[in-house]
Parts: sequence; C-alpha cells; structure tokens
Amino acid sequence: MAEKTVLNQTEEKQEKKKVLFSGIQPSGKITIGNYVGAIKNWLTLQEDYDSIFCIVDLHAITVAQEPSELRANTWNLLALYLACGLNPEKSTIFVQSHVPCHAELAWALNTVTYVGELNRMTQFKDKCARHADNINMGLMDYPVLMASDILLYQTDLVPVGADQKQHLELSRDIAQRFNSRYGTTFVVPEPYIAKHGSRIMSLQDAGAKMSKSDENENAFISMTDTPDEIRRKFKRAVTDSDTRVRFGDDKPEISNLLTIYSAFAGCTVQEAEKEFEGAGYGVFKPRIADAVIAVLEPIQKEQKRLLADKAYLNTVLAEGAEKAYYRARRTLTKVYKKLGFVPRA
Ligand code: ATP
Ligand code: LTN
Repeated sequence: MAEKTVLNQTEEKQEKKKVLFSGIQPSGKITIGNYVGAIKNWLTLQEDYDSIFCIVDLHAITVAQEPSELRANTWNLLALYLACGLNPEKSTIFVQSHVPCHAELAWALNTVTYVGELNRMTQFKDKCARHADNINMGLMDYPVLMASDILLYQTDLVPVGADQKQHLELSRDIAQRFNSRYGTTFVVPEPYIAKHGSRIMSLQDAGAKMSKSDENENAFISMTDTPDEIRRKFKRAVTDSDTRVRFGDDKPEISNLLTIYSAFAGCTVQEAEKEFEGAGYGVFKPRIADAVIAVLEPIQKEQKRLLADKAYLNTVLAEGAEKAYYRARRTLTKVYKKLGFVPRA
C-alpha cells in the first residue's frame, strides 16, 4: 500500500514536469560547438524536465550521406549522448526514423506552411549555396520536419544553439496557425538559447559558426579528436596581433576561445579573463587545450566502451522508440481527428 502511494507520487511528479525536446543530426563528427551549444545544457535540464533527446536521421539525409557512414554516425552519436551523461532512465532517447509519426505529422504540417516562409530560412539559403548540386525538396522542408519533431511531444522547451532560432520561430508560427485553424492542438514551444556558448565560432574564421560539415578540419574540434589533435588545432587557431586575453567585439577570435575555455573549465568568461591577465596567447592556448582534453578524455573512453556493447545500445533504442511512439501517436491521432480524417476501424 505504502509502496503504491510512493509510486503514484513519483508518477504524478513525472506528469507535472514540463516537456523538453531536442536533437542532433548524425551527419558527421560531432564538434565541441554541438557539445557546448546543445548537449551540455541538456545534461542539466534533464534533471528538471520530462526530456526527449532524438537522433534526427531523417534530417541528416537532406544532405547526401554515405549509408554506411550514416549508420556508423548514428551509433556513435547514441554512444556519445550516453557517454556525456544523458540518462535513458530519466529521459527518452531514440532515433527519429524509428517513430514514423515524425514524417506523418510533417506531411500534415506542410499544408499549413507557406513556400515563401521556407524560402526565407537562412539555413536553407546557406545549404543551397553549399550543396548547389543537390537542392532537394527535403532540404527546403527541413524546418517543417523539425516543427513536427517538436510539436508531436507537446514540447514546452527546446534547447538549441543560436543558429536554430529562426527554425524555432517557424515551429511556433506553425503551431499557432494550426491551433487557430483547427482548434487548440499543440503546445506552442519556447526556445532555450543559452546566453554564453550558443554560438561557438570556427577556429579558422571567427565570422563563421563552428560546423561539423566544415571542409577544413582545423576549423573545429571534434568530440573524438585525440589530445594531440586538440593541442595542434588550438595552437593553429587564428588570433589577432594584440596579445591580450580579453573578451570584446573587437577581438572575436579571443572572445571565442575565452567562451570555449569557460565552458570547459567551468568558470565565467570574466574569471577566465582574470586568470589570464598579463599572459599571452602562448600561455592561453595550451591551457584551453588542457581544459577541453580534461572533459573529452573520460567521455571518449566511455563512448568507446558503450560502442562495444551493441546489445545495451539496442535496448536503449528499443525502449526509447517505444516510449516516444506512444506519445507521438497520441498527438497524431488528435491531429488527424481535427483535420477530419475518418479513423481506421
Ligand atoms: P551542420 O553544420 O553540419 O549543419 P551542425 O554542426 O549545425 O550541423 P546540428 O546537428 O545541425 O549540427 O546541430 C545540433 C545542435 O548543435 C543544435 O542545437 C545546434 O544549434 C547546435 N550547434 C551547432 N553548431 C553550433 C555551434 N557552433 N555553437 C553552438 N551550438 C551549435
Ligand atoms: N535542426 C536542428 C536539429 C533538430 C532539432 C529538432 C533540434 C532537428 N529536429 C527538434 C531541436 C528540436 C539542428 O540543430 N540543425
């Protein structure tokens, strides 16, 4: 009897928690930009939210992928999620293509999204420029699939990097438009974009976002880079000629390095500035490398261990897909009813 009461209380608490959803594409080497801008925030948020973390493989294929690489990247990303500390006991962790409702809802949402809206998306324009030989419909429809991911789970909060702000605004517009046309169906999600670290820049060009699809490997630090590679890349990172370690608009490269340092050393940017007062870049750069290596080494070790345990990874995915499917199907059924579809007998 007492046990049952405790269980009910736990369930109730779980039910009252706000819903959080986020995802990363298994489209290459995950960078420290993805870690600082997304995963690191998820770790703290998963304690307080009913969290759902997705590996968005349907999104990844909007850019040409080698199938064997996509498969390997998906396992690697799952192992990375877990190695970083995402907890499948607390959160739902799954692969997007395992829950067909994502593609199904996207189709319905397409009918309340205007071509003009999708044409204006900066990521679409950027990707068209970068992949001129493969401007496919999926690339244009990418933000609708993202809205579908979010709205399916009646999500309250979406933690992402700054580059995803425009996509989130569109998700909100789509939700509001559907709600006003068909009656309240979706929760309108809020973005969560951290004040610091939501836009880590390239180590070679502080005007460009650090991106896992950058052709220049020196531009990003991958979560699987070795200590030697990390040291070498920071050593080669572009800096200005004034050697003071100071944060400011006039020093975009050093500001970026200070942001990275503070995220990995666990201090504020101001504390980092103080720490390196009077020291030059020659002192600062190896110290950033040390701070990054100290965080990445244990994660890499755990990721490697997990990758050798496919049975466990499969269990995590099976349980995640089941939990996600149940919730997603509920929303989709509601949507189909609102649209006037005759239910299957
Ligand atoms: P690509 O550059 O290949 O399009 P990506 O590196 O942007 O991919 P995504 O899977 O699209 O990776 O992004 C996953 C998450 O990481 C998103 O929340 C995104 O906003 C965040 N993110 C990506 N790059 C950065 C960055 N440089 N700084 C901070 N956050 C980032
Ligand atoms: N478009 C996102 C990845 C993504 C996502 C989502 C993020 C797909 N679906 C839903 C948050 C919520 C990106 O980072 N490029």
